[in-house]
Amino acid sequence: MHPALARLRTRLGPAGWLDQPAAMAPYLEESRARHHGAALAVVRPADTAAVAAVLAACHEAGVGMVPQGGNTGRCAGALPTAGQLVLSLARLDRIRAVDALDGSLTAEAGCILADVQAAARAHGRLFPLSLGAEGSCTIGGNLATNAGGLNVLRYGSARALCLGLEVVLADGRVWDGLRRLRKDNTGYDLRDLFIGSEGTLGVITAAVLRLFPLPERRATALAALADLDACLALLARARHASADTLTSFELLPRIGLDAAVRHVPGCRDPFDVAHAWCVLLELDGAGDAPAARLEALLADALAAGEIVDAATAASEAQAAALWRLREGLVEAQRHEGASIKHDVAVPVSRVPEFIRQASAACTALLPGVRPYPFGHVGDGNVHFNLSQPPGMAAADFLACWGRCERVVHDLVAACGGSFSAEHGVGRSKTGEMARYKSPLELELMRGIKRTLDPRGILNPGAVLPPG
Ligand code: FAD
Ligand code: S2G
Ligand code: ZN
Repeated sequence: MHPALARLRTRLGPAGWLDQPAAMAPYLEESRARHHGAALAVVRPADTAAVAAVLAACHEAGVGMVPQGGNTGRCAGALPTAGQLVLSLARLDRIRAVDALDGSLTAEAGCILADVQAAARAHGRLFPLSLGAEGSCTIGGNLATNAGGLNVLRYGSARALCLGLEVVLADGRVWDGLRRLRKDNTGYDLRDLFIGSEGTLGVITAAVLRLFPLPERRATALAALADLDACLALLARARHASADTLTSFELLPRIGLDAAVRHVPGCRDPFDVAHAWCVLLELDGAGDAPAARLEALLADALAAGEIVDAATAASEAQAAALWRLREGLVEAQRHEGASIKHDVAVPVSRVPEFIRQASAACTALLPGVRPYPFGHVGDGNVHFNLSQPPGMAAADFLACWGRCERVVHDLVAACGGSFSAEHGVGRSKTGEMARYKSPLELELMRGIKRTLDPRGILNPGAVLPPG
């Protein structure tokens, strides 16, 4: 072992340096178990200074390190390969400050998203980032992947929710950018450079997050669409009629609703009719406004023939049941056999056309495959998943992943879209970077990478394709 790492192991002690297989195992499994990591050790520094010591040692030894938050990422971005270190941020879990007047909260990178949401609520404020993994994903991971989730429509992705960062650089120096300013035009935006860089340019150790007024009320409904194209008219209507207080607009397909009801306890379809496409929409605001606006817009949408039915939540419990249905789709797909997953974005106006084209193309490629498209269509983000064809072995189906991905991502590119809307690139989509990013874009990104990580120790193999 390089002397710098031996010194680091002594500095971190047994609580901070894990190198026994059993102790390392939980850090090496990607949540979808498609990728299995291997590591020299898992290091668990307790504070920013210790993170800086880890980076300085890795820099001196020329050893790669992979930052890890909750390891809920969908692209194997937090999984190391043999000989590298996993740097877990889990122990940096302090909320350093909350300023309700300022509308800011300073959290360390290892803080769990749900804990930050709760801390904001305890101060009468809202931290609006919300996603299915919020009980285990971390603020550092959210910023490193520029996470999206359920409220992007109203509040933006993680990038829009961050005012300042503390970052440890590849050589162990610490950049203190923990500013709470809404405006600061003093040179290049270093904060935004690190956000979405997936640990390849620096390790985020703390962030100043934006807080919003805590909405007094929310109004939630499941609307049954007349057809898939009607989602666009309903979205436009909902945004206009709600004075743009529409926070969520999630597409739920029949196949997903049936699977959720079948497999996930507590999920039930509020309609007696099996509608092909539904949309879960939610508004927030003060007083009776959300409920009154939602009721009026649904009535108008019904009259206009955009929807054929609507189930409006009459209580928090009913709203939670509708969200359980939406989150149930993700869980339920696992019970429907193997899944091939895509996280793509197209211009909002092209969502229905893309779903039809991709469904037809994948069915032609793989007869019997079951398209499972759902998610944040208000942002143009479709989780265009595929479920295993009946009668086909899972291994044979998953062996088709590359061919399906090529068909889907080529269609996305033809629509002027993105092959990764919110989950990032990680290790599983670097091939797509080579295929779809221009040579100039790749050249510029590699130049930034060389400047900030000249020894190539920051999350090697993630984001940028070899070259
Ligand atoms: P990890 O998985 O630990 O790491 C993710 C990446 O960030 C890796 O490349 C890692 O190296 C890097 N990283 C982690 N911490 C740091 C740090 N402190 N500094 C620098 N780099 C770091 N994502 C969405 O965007 N929207 C969704 O709606 C959504 N829904 C999900 C639902 C479920 C059920 C699951 C399992 C996942 C979902 N995700 C979603 C994906 C995932 O939760 C997000 O990508 C999340 O932001 C990852 O956070 P994490 O702490 O788990 O990061
Ligand atoms: C979501 C994650 C689901 C998945 O639920 O919105 O981002 O498994 C997705 O891809
Ligand atoms: Zn999502």
